This record gives sequence, C-alpha cells and structure tokens, in this order.
Amino acid sequence: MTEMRTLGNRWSEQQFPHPAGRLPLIGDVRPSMLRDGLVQTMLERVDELRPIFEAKVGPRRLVFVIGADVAAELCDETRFQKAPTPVINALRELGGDGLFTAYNDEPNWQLAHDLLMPAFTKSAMQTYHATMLAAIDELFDYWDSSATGAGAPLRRGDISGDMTKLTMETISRTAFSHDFGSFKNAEPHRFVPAMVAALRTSMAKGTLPPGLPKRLLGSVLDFRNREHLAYVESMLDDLIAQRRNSGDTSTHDLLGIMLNATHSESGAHLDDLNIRRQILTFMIAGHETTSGALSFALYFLSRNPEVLARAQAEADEILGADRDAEPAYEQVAKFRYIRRVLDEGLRLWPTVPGFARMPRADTVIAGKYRMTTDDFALIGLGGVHRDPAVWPDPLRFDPDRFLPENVKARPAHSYKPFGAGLRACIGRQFALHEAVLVLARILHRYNMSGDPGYQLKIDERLTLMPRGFRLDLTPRAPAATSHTGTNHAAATR
Ligand code: MNH
Repeated sequence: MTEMRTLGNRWSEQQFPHPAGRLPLIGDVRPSMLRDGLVQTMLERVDELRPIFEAKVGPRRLVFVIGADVAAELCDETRFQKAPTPVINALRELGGDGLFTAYNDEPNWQLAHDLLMPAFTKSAMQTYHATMLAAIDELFDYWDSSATGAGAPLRRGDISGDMTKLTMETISRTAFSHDFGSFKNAEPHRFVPAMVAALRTSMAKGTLPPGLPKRLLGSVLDFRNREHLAYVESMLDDLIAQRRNSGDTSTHDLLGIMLNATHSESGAHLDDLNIRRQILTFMIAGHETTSGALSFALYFLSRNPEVLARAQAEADEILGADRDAEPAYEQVAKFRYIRRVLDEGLRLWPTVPGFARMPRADTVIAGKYRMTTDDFALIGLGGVHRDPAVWPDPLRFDPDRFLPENVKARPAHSYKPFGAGLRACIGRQFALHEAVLVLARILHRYNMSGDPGYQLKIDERLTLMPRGFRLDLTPRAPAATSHTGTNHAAATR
C-alpha cells in the first residue's frame, strides 16, 4: 500500500463567501455540474466572489482562490508549497511517489527531479525534435488517407481525439522508445484504454465521500479495474526488464536515464518500481494536457480569422513554399505568434484547471484569513486567468496579450498554466516545443475551418478538453510566391 497523507482542511472554522443558494447535505454542488462540468459551472457562478470563496461539496469544504492578487501570494514558494489534495491522493494508486504525486519530502521526488531535469531543459528538446516530427508526419499520412477526393476537405469529427493520439505517440516514443502504432492501426493499442480506465477508476474512488459507500463502491470499482491495472503495470514492468536485460545502457530516452543515471552527489539511482511509476506519470501527465492545449488553440484559430491569417503567415514566412518543409530545432523559437496563440488558449482554458497550495508555517492570506499547515487552497486558474483587474476584457481571445511588453506590464504570477514553485510542471518546455511544432506544421499545410454552429463543450476529466469539435482541413497548394524562403534562408533571416 502506498502511504496516504490527508490534510484536515478545517480552516479554523472560518467562514468564506460562497455561491448563493447553498443546500443542506449537498452544499454548493448541483446535479447540473455533473452534466456541464464543475469547472465550467463554477466559472459562471463565482465571478463576483473574487478573490476567494469556499464551495461545499457534500461534507467537504474546498477553498478556491480566483483573484490574481491572492493567487500571487500563494505562488510565493518561500511561504507556500504544493499540497496533497484528495485528487492527488487518489492518483497515488497509479503514480505513487512518482514526480507528480510524490509528497514534497519523499526522497524519490528530489532524486527523480535531479536526475530528470536535464532531460527537460529547452536545449534537451533537440533530442526529441526528430521523434516529434516523425509522429506529426504519421498524423498527416493518417489525415491525407482519409481524403475523399482531390481538393476536398478532410473532415475531422473529433480533433481532440486526433491530437490525443499524436501526443500519446510522442510521449511514449520519447519517454521509452515505444511505438503504440496509434495512426497505423484501426484499434488503439490495448495499453491506451487500459491506462485511461485505470486513471478514471482512481479518480472516481478518490472523490467518493469517505465511509461505507466509499469502501463498497471502491471495491466494485477495483474489481472492474483489476485487469486494466494489471495489464498496464505488467506491460511497463516487462518494458523495463527488457531494457535492463538488453545490455543497452545508453541514456537516449527517459527510461535510459532513469535506469542508468546515478545522482552526481549521492550516487543514488531509482528503483524499478519507481521507474514504472515515473513512466506512467509521464504517460498520464504528458499527453492529455498537451493535446487539450492543441485542441483549444485550433478551436480559437478556427474562430478568429485575423488570428488564423497572422499565424498562417508566420508559418509560411518561416517554412517557405514547400508544404512538406519541417522546422529545424532552432526555428521552433521563431514561431512567436503561434506561441502566443497557444499561450492565450491556455489562459482562457488552462487544461490543468488548478493546483493546490499549503503554507510552510501558519500564516494569514488575503489580509484576513488564517491558514494553518493543515489547510490547503486551490488556485482556480480559470478564475485567475480571467481576473479583470489584470486582464482587460478577459473573455476576448487576443494573443497579443502575450507580447513581451504586455507580459512585463502584468503583475507576477497572474498566468500560471504550468503551476508554481518547485513542483511546477517539469514538462513545460516539452509541451511547448511539441505544440508549437504541431501547430506550425498544420497551419503551413492546411487551411482550416470549424463548424460555425459548434458551441464549445468541454469534457472535464483530469484535464479540460473540447468535446466533439469538428475541423475541416483543406490541403494547401504549394505556395507560388516570390517568397520561397527555404529552411536555410528562413533560419538565418
Ligand atoms: Mn505538466 C506538473 C500543467 C505538460 C509532466 N503540470 C504540472 C503542474 C501543472 C501542469 C499545472 C503542477 C501541478 C501541481 O502543482 O499539483 N503540464 C501542464 C500543462 C501541460 C503539461 C498545462 C501541457 C500543456 N506535463 C506536461 C508534459 C509532461 C508533464 C508534456 C511530461 C512529459 N507535469 C509533469 C510532471 C509534473 C507536472 C512530471 C510534476 C512535477 C513535480 O511535481 O515535480
């Protein structure tokens, strides 16, 4: 059994503002939240409760911070740190003391962080660049093979599904050099649905109210899940054993680093159980988040013709006339506008909708609320990223909010899609490199239009993801312009 630590989270019985119409027993939850999503319903109901409010979910009270000022306070790593929430604890069944779910003081967190950090720097992305490009090529082959006739648009009914296949392939190939064949086979590899089912089960169990229902329902869920979990774990264990027995001691992927790198000072290394947990963590943390970010970016591009035109012009400028041109590693940083499109998409719909903080010592927040080391607050990113005090006309999609001068003019910590402090996202550069690459290549190769009648619907799982968003992609003719910037010319421009 993995160790579980829970916080009392009683907040010294203080009262906070809360949404109107609290009911006995169920508190501030509504059946409609299950249908329309907790995050989305909350965003609509609590706008006037900034900067801080509480929501009663049955017997449980959760304190949310949605004002940029108080969020900035909580992001101060000298006063606060990551907190274990019911969701984090639920995921420990899969992630254990892996990077995402480890408690701050567990030795394997520091060890894995030190060993893996070098593999996640911006320059380390050179190592994954070609692998990322190869996966994108497979996506394009898959799209092009679905064409109904020359010049006819490729109608993709579920763009998020396509993006998820892509990010899954990228992370599995870069993390442990495994090809799941997502674009080559009609059926997904058994690992994928098994992992998703195991993830859903842990989440469902972790959010059940404590007591008898939890024990009963929990064992039913466990029973239904046992084959999935066993398959996921044994497949990864086999993979680790195979690599260990192969005599391959190189550090060309994350698995190689974890098996063969030792800590430069202590000489310590990760054990095989922890390596399995790290891989599962990378698979889970590394694919839905990035595919959601890509899907929202494509949604906003299809809704904002001027933005689309500028993004496409940038792709053309850098990649030139050849629609098969692939950006060189150094060129990725040049897609400044495309990067701003991504940033702005993650502002309005941060695919990880929040994260939790607890104080390092008893303190006071928002000028008046006592907070002990047994309390945690959730930073609601949707609320922080729409705080009108920092973001004028917050609902408008405007990538130029991320022009360097505008970023500089904003207060620190008003934009936190990758979390804060020591436990912030280790995969940030990876996600951004991959997402910019994918968007640049799509924009360069296809014209796109979304269904004008589509109303954004968002699935809330561990992450946020547009549901059923259709995109029509029309292959673009080779550019016949005076501007035939080859890769090389563009790189030196
Ligand atoms: Mn990621 C932590 C968001 C892509 C691996 N990630 C976090 C946190 C946020 C986050 C927020 C902090 C959570 C917390 O404080 O409890 N991550 C994202 C987003 C994207 C993303 C929005 C894409 C967009 N993350 C990725 C990718 C990988 C990855 C890609 C792996 C390749 N993330 C992690 C890991 C952690 C993490 C591992 C935990 C780091 C730690 O605690 O040391």
